[in-house]
Amino acid sequence: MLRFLTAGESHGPALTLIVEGLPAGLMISEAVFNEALGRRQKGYGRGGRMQIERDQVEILSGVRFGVTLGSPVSLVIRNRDWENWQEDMSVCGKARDNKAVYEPRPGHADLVGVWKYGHKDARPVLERASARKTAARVAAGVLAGCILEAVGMRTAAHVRAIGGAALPETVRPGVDEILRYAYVSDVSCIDEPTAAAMRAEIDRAKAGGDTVGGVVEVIAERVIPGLGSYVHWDRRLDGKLAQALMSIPAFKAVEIGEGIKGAASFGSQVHDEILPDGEDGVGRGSNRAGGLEAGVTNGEALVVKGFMKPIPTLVKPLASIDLRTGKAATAAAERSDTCAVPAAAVVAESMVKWALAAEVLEKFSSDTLNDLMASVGHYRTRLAQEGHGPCKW
Ligand code: EPS
Repeated sequence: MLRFLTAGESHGPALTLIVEGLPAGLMISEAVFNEALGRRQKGYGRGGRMQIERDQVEILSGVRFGVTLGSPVSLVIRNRDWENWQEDMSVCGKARDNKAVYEPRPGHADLVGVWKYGHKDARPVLERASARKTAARVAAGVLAGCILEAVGMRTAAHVRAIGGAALPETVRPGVDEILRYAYVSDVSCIDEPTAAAMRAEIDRAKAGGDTVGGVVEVIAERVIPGLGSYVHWDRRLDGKLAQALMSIPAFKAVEIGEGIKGAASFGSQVHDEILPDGEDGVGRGSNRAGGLEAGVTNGEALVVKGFMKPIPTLVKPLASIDLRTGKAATAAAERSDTCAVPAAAVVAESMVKWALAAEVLEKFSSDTLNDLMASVGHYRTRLAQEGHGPCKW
């Protein structure tokens, strides 16, 4: 079973990641982590914190001579801002309340966290609720990506919308197009006129002391068919993908394929017809299902969208209370980002990679990379022999 755990406060010494269940024999390079972490830090609309951080991993265990050992992989990403917070976030030093936050922000974990853990102020809550921790998720996604790459699967993510600026629905980029255009765009958009409109939305939000959300889309190609399950509710891959994406801070909805449009259409307009495709097996005339039928991958590209609300930290704050008195107050306003949707695309891709990699390891024998490759090869041979397998895999 593949699983990960992260720890770390936003202004504490470091973020920590522990991953268990990776096959032995995966080639690991710190450069690949650092590229992905760097991409998550960028994006039009980010605030001052990203000028301070230079996220890089330090691998502590589970890897020897650049190859996984089968034991847990642990790594840290140091917070450079820790230097400015050593006393206020001291682990065992003298308590002080210079950075106390008494006016919880609507939409943030501040108030519910204070209730749940009995804190006097929201500082201990927001330190962990902060999206800073998503850096560790991106590192987990890099490890998941090593598994996907080994079995030939490819992923990419881009931004479809920021505020009211959106790619037309008919624009359906594949992995290559996203890698070529979105990965060099400061808003992760494949189309420059739409990107300009997205930047204008961010500028408008910033000028008004406001924040803005958006929509990210993750695509996976050459997906192994048969991942997931139609048998048990908790093993369906659509459910697992939804959970993986909804777990990202500020994500409020998930769509698989054309799920939302499908709810308002007739069945004949929704389902992807099954077509013979010569000796290669079967193909589909369309992919409205987004690569999943009944919670199982069908060999078409996986298409998953995540919908991110605007960040709750507003320069022009909303109404709140003072936790000390219970009286009306305005919410706390800290340094923050106006828009983190481009960064969220990197995190969303990492979470989808994680969910897919976990399914791969669930389905196939995988103590070692060689076991995994042999097991996938055996499955591919069986599908080919049966003659009606998916032509795209
Ligand atoms: C965040 C507030 C900001 C963001 C942070 C998430 O940090 P700070 O309070 O230090 O200015 O920059 O995001 C990250 C640090 C990151 O690495 O993504 C929040 O309140 O969630």
